[in-house]
Amino acid sequence: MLCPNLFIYLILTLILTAEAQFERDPNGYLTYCPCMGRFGNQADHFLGSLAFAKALNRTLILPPWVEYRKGEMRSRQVSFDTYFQVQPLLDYHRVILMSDFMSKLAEDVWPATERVSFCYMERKSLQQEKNDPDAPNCHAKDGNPFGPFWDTHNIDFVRSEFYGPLHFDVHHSTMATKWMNNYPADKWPVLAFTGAPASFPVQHENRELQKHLQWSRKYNVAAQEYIRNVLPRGAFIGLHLRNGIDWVRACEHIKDSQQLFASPQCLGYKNERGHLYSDLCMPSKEAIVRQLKRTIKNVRQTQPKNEVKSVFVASDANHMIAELTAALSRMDISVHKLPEDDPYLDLAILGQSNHFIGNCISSYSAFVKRERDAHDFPSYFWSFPKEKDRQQAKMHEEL
Ligand code: GFB
Repeated sequence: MLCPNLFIYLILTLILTAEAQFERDPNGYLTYCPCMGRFGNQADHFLGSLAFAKALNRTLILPPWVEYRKGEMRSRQVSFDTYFQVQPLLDYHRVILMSDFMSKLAEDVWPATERVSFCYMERKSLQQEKNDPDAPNCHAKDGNPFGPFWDTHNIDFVRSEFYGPLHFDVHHSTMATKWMNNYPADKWPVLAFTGAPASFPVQHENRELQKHLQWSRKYNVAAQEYIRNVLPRGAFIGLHLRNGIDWVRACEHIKDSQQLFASPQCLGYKNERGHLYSDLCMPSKEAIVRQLKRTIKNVRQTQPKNEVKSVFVASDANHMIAELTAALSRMDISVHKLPEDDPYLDLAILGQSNHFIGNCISSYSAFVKRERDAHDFPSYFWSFPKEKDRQQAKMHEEL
């Protein structure tokens, strides 16, 4: 048993450490609304914003994740730490949850009368006629998810600041110094951006920050339990099948683009590994089955002790369970999916699979790929490289 004095000492240390965490940062704060896209887009933006906050030496206020539910007019905001741990981010840079910042520090650091929203240039209001046409404004709370996001923590803005022509690429210029000179922390304690101060897709230099984004205990445990209790013992292959109707429409843009969404992750940021083609976005069912069988065969040849026993499929629409089960029936490999839709648990499980095949264009797949890269786990993309190029490369190898 602990002696009473030691117990009191431990409690006091805990309280003091917790309080120290909420001391004002004299270097200022930075926050933003993850107002563009769903999780994959927001995650890309998060990594860029984290790098940007570090370059400006400001504490990053961790925004909630923005979610959209069917039939709901307003986005839902989910606290950052529901999905990810705060502690590993602190190894890289100072961060604080938005709820903590608002309840413990905002009154002192960011009083309601001094809240300024930052945007590159004027953003037109959705109800322009109601507004004074002579007063350019960021209209930071106009529309969904903009309004619901800031409302979550009762944040209103009294003024707008247009930061153009500054931008967020802190890796290739003296941009960070310019931001610091234009917006010193004593005059501008909080930079609150209407959108993420980051690019999409994530800048190449910021991809490795993914290693600081670690699943919360809840999701780690849920993924491990699923793997242990539902999947048969042995290696498993994780698949991401992005094939909902929004994706079918998005893939139509392939023909007029050099890159689409997360495509630099396989094509290279300067297309150094090729150009877009439609199978990369929407592989056929036959191509999926062929590639999966080929991957299993390769694993059997190269890692005979680590036999593949199952396949876990994550999808926004069609998991192809019947087709894949039929295709693998002779190989004694079972095919699984979650009983209920859970995009985060799907991601956490895919991150843990022995092998992963994802969609190169999807930022949801890109999240998994980056997480796996941080652990040196192998990942591949559907229809990449092109079957024709692959066959030619194989022929060269054989010759
Ligand atoms: O994450 P996200 O930006 O990725 O958006 P993409 C796709 C969303 O679809 C995810 C759901 O956040 C999930 O809510 N989703 C996708 C999935 N795959 C899965 C899955 O395997 N399991 C589950 N449970 N849910 C692009 C965007 O989406 O889609 C573009 O980047 C645009 O902005 C385009 O909206 C149409 O990059 O795949």
